[in-house]
Formats: sequence, C-alpha cells, structure tokens
Amino acid sequence: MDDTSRQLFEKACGLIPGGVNSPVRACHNVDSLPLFIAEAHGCHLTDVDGREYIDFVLSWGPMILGHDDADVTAAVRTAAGRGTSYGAPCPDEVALAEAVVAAMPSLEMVRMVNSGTEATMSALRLARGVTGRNRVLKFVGCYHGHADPFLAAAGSGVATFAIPGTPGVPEAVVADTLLAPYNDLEAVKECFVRHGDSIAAVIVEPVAANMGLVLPVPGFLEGLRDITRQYDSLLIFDEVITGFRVAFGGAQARFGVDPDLTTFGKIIGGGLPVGAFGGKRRYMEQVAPRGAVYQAGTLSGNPLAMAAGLATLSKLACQNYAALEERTRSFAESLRDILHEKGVPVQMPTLASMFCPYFSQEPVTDFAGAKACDHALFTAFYKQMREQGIYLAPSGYETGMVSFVHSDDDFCQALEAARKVRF
Ligand code: KE4
Repeated sequence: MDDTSRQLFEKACGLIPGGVNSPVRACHNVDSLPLFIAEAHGCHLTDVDGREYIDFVLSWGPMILGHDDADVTAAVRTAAGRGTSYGAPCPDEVALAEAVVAAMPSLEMVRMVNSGTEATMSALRLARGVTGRNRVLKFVGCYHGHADPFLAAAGSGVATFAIPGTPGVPEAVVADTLLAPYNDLEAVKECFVRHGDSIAAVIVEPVAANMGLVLPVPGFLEGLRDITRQYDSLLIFDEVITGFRVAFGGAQARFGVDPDLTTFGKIIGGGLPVGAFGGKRRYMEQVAPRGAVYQAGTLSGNPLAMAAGLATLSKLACQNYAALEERTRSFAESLRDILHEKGVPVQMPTLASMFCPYFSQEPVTDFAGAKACDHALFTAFYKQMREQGIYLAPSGYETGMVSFVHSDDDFCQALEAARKVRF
C-alpha cells in the first residue's frame, strides 16, 4: 500500500472508529489496509497515490452504470443548482416513485428513505403493524442492514430463536427474531408449524449476496410465498442488492414471485443515499401520515438523490441485461478455469452481473457452506489481485459486481492478473 492512503488511514483511525465509516471497508477480513479513493470514472478507481484499479465492488452495488456516468453526474449537477434539500416534496420524488413502481411487478406504492437499513427496518415495522404480530423470520447469513432486529446470531438447533449478534442489541429485541438456514424450506415449515400465528413476516434476500453469492434452490422462494400466505404472514424481499441488478424488475421479476413488501437501496440512488420500501397498496397505505405506522426522515426524497436515482433508472430501462449477464458469466468461468489450473478448489457461482469465487470443493448453498470455504486462499487471491490493480470486495462473504461499462480489456486485465496469482 502506498503512503498517502496509509497516512490518511492513520489519521482517520484517531477520528473515526476503525478509520472507516462502514466496517467492511477496513479490509480486516483480508488482512489489508483500506485504499483511500481520490476519484472514479467508468469501472476504474484512482487511489490517493495515483494508482488505478479495475473496480469489481462498484460501491457494493450502486454503480451498475459505472462511476461518473455522464447522465447521472449531469442530473446531480443540475439538481444541485436548484438547492440541496427542501424538507418538502419535490417533483423528482414523484418521478422516481413512479419509475420504481413501474419497474417492480409487485409494487403499488413506495416510500423513499436514505439507506437499505432504513428500508428494511421500516418494512419490518410495517409488517408488524399490519399483522399485529411481532416475530420475524430471517435466514442465517442474510444481511438486511444494521437495525437491531436483524443483528441476530443463530442460537442452537436448525431453526432457532436468535441471540444478539452484537453488543448493544438487547436480548428482548431479538427474542422475536427466528433464524433458519437459507434454502432450507423444511426448517421454515417447522418454524411456521410452531410459531406461524405469531410471525409477522419472513424477510429474505431472494439471491443471497452477503455470504458470497448463494442462489435460491428451485422452489425455495415459491415455497416462502406459499407458506407466508398460508399463515397470513408477509413476505418481504430484500432487494437492496438484487433490485435493478439481477433484472430491471429485480429478483421478483426474474423468479416470478410476488412479495408483499420489497426493500431497495444502492442502485435506486445512483450512488447517492437512497433506500426505499414498497409493496401492496393495502399495506403501504398504513404508513404515516396516510396510516398509523410511523416512519419518517429529514432527507428522504432528497432532490439530488432523486435526480441521481431517476437518471440511473431511466438509463437502465434501455440497457441489455442479458448481454451483461453473458459477459459476466464468460468472465467468471474463465476466472474459475484459471484458478482450477492452479490446483485450488474453487466454485464460481454467477447470476446476472454478480460472481463469487468460493475457495471450496463443494458448491455453497448456505452460510455454513460459505463459512467452510478456505478464506486464507481468498485473502491470498485478494491481495495479489489488488497488487496488480484489480479491486475485489475485501471479504469472502461479499459478491463481485460487474457494470455495463466493464470492457473486454478490463476482463482480460483481470484474467491476466489472476494467471499471475501464486497460492
Ligand atoms: P445500507 O444500510 O448499507 O444502505 O443497506 C443495508 C443492506 C440491506 N440489505 C442488503 C441485502 C444489503 O446488502 C445491505 C448492505 N450491503 C452491504 C454490502 N453487502 C453494504 C456495505 C457496507 O456495509 O459497507
């Protein structure tokens, strides 16, 4: 790592916990120090020491059009010239709401917030408010932001009541959080047989992208839809990552499953702080001030963020997702073959513009499988790729992302770097 990043990090550590404003950026999982980024254009980052990288993190998802997209940047510049926050409705809030509702098959209404965490926190409160129930079922290894009810660790047993996943989360708060293994529909059914009449909602990443990349096995999502309907619980799709990435209509369009509520983040803000939750009108109309379930935010619907989101979705609406999926698959399979040739065990699941190198003999179908991977090999891979200018997510539990502006040359450079990795 070069000097300026190191100097900035040392100063940051005296001012900001861990020197970063979000833990995963500290690169602890890969025994590295964070790079401080000076600017980004297309799929390229330039760090404060002037080194360039090909970016496969894309700000953890938002930058599917690439950094500094001309249309998005122009929209933000224009919005900025009209003031940065009104604390009152603005036309682009209506336009972005209309665009999100039009794109997502299940949505009839949507409420803008400022992060994915706010979106999932609010969606759970709404589900609890409309059902009068308290319990929520989530899946081990799925991440829904850092609201207390979701920071739950698995207790003992297969389908379990949770225990606090971090200090500061009271046991009482996660006492209503049930946990089951991802892709384990039998465990979910067992939960519902025992607690179904008290479960407000099931929340799921329809494609799990916070334990690497775990795809739903056939019938899993459909089974969640059936059982939640059977017990009058709500099904919440957390599409903070998958929304507008696995398809323009998200996972709900790709898999043809109709959730009651959906949460969004990342892409819908085009890189500015936006989250949203939406769903069926009968539920969303119970959100204040139309209904009684309180939810609020000073900067919700911020005009610059709305302009960035609107410019992003408007452009995505005419992008070729199938072509991006094919380019991503081709790249990921070539990367897998290169690693195989080095004699290391690797699985390389891909979906749409996401890929994940698991250093494992076995396919990964849940968090236990993700944990069992060789994370030391991942660290060695990460470090050597970064030394060669390839910027991967600094954790074996994250997902690689490809944008519409990654070129054949970018892919070739990444594959050439992988060929030089030594394990
Ligand atoms: P934010 O509050 O970070 O905007 O969104 C929380 C969230 C909710 N749901 C899903 C499926 C998510 O993936 C996230 C956040 N994703 C992580 C990375 N996988 C954000 C990176 C970080 O925490 O710095």
